[in-house]
Amino acid sequence: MPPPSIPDPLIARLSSASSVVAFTGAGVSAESGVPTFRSPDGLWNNFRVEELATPQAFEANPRRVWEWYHHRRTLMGETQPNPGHYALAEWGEHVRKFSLITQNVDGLHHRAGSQGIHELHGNILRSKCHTCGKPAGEIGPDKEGKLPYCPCGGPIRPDVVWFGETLPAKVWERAWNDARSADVFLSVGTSSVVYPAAGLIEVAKLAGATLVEVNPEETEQSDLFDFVLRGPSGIVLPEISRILGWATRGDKARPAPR
Ligand code: BV8
Ligand code: ZN
Repeated sequence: MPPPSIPDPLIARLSSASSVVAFTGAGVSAESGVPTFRSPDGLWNNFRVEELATPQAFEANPRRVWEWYHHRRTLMGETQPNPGHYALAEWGEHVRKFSLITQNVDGLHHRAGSQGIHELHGNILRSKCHTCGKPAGEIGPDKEGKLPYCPCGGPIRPDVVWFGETLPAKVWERAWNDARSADVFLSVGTSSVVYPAAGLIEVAKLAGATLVEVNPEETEQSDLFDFVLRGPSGIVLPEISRILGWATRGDKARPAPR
């Protein structure tokens, strides 16, 4: 698919910007084969989110919740970053202050070589204690399906933010500050419906940023944007890099350790 044309005023804006934020959602991983949440083949469509991604669901049926996350961890293990991840991994070398804020929990930005990522909703590959919050590496159910417990006696769970849980305070504060001081704020591959994360779009707008939406579909917040690039991020982001000369390594980017 040919990339959509990138308007000259946007190229001028990006090349003169001193702070750029990329805010990403599940769509940036779609071309890596990771199902999104709300599109027809989306992850949530087979389950009701209340059944699985809430602390209540975990407390009521930890085995069921672990089965779903173990399935997704296995899926993530079979996926690779795509050209959209690799493009963003290089922008930090060309912009005075580049901030990557992601809602994604799949770890693909890290594996593409991005640094200093704000993971608003945690990371599915990490685990922690549900009671004391102590990090627990990447532990999950063992081969016999025995569920893991913390030395404090609490059940261990995936280190992601569930619905009804607050976002990690420090991560949220840094993300909020970066959105507030962005010259250009790109929202890439998100349906912009999950809060408070989606509220960052308005934070950037109110602070005077130029807003860019990269998404093949319209979203609930499309009319907030100054530029709308209707196409897949795996095509659009490398095209922006190509025009600006920000692509030096492409998928030869430093493959970060898992
Ligand atoms: C909280 C981790 C305090 C788990 C996730 C107002 C304020 C505060 C809270 C709320 C509020 N209103 C409602 C709430 C409650 C709730 C909420 O937002 N509900 C929504 C559904 C209405 N928020 C919370 O509970 C948050 N906690 O605020 O705590 C509190 C609590 C209760 C009440 C008040 C305050 C916590 C939310 C975090 C939930 N955890 N994930 C896990 O993953 O297992 S959210 C989950 O959705 C993922 O993280 C995902 O990233 C995120 C957002 O989805 P998207 O990334 O946008 O994915 P989606 O499929 O929707 O869209 C994909 C897009 O990509 C589409 O637009 C598609 O067109 C596009 N696309 C497809 N292909 C491509 C593409 N784009 C580019 N290229 C392509 N190739
Ligand atoms: Zn514990």
